[in-house]
Amino acid sequence: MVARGSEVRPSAVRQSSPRDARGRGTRPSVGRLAGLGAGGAALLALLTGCDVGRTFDGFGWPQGGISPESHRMYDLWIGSTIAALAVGVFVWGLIFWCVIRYRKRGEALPVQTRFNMPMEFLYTIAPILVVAVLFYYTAIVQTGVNKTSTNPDVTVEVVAFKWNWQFNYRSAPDSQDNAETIASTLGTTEVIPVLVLPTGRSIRFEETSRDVIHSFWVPEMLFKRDVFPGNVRNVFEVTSLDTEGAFVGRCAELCGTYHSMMNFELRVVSPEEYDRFIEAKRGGQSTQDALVSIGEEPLAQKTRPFETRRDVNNFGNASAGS
Ligand SMILES: [Cu+2]
Repeated sequence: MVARGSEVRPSAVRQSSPRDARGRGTRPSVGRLAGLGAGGAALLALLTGCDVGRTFDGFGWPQGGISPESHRMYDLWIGSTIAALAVGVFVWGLIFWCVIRYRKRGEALPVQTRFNMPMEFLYTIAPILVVAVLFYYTAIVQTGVNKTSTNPDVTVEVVAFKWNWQFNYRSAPDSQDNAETIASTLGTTEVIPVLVLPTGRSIRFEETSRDVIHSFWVPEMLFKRDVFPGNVRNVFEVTSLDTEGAFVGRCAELCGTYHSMMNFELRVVSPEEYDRFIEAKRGGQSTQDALVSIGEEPLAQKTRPFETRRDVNNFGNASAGS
């Protein structure tokens, strides 16, 4: 019969003196714990010293962000994952160490350690500390990503409708009295709308929908935000765009039959080219002509109009025609 709690017979229990029969301390020595902590810190420093995110393919997080906000979100993910792995390795190590160190060696009942206040204190405080640190950095990054300013360098109004986009370049944020549309680009079934924006300037996106809920998403910004109909103007900003180039943009909210075809392209150009593009648009040029005038490709490079096949019979024989 196994003795329980206070019924344990003294003769069946090893002496619970500070040192057991083999002369080892029964409590983990402070030196060993300190060594473990120093080793963990050194490993962490080593891992963060090299680009650990790139080494492990971002731990599943998309790489190649083009805004400071996307880089901060990426760093938060990498840091959180390393912290989670460090805790995981520590706990797995403890489990395997206990399984091996305290495996059954005989019939004698091992030393019963209960109400060990330092250990119970550690079990309570350590998780709270981990959660508090994760919460702290998450709150900081989230606040930064959601931060808006009163006077951004560029304001663009994003108008979503079934199933395309209109981009209105505004002279100021909508909250200001002098805000007006100075140039506009409208997507059609045949032509993908190209949203031209500059590097190195803060950009404010003001979103509104003409019908149902859509979602404005450029994967390289690692960010998407819903576009609501009615009087709701969903606003977000990026402090800058770092990389020139063409990036596909999508609707990320199931909005109806041709939702999957609701693509656009973000074309990031230099500030000088952007100014010339806006001037060309204000001078009455089409978006395609204005793009050519600044030495850019006139049509979308990273996506193309989808084949709606509205004029063919999609049922039964595919080659039946209309
Ligand atoms: Cu949509």
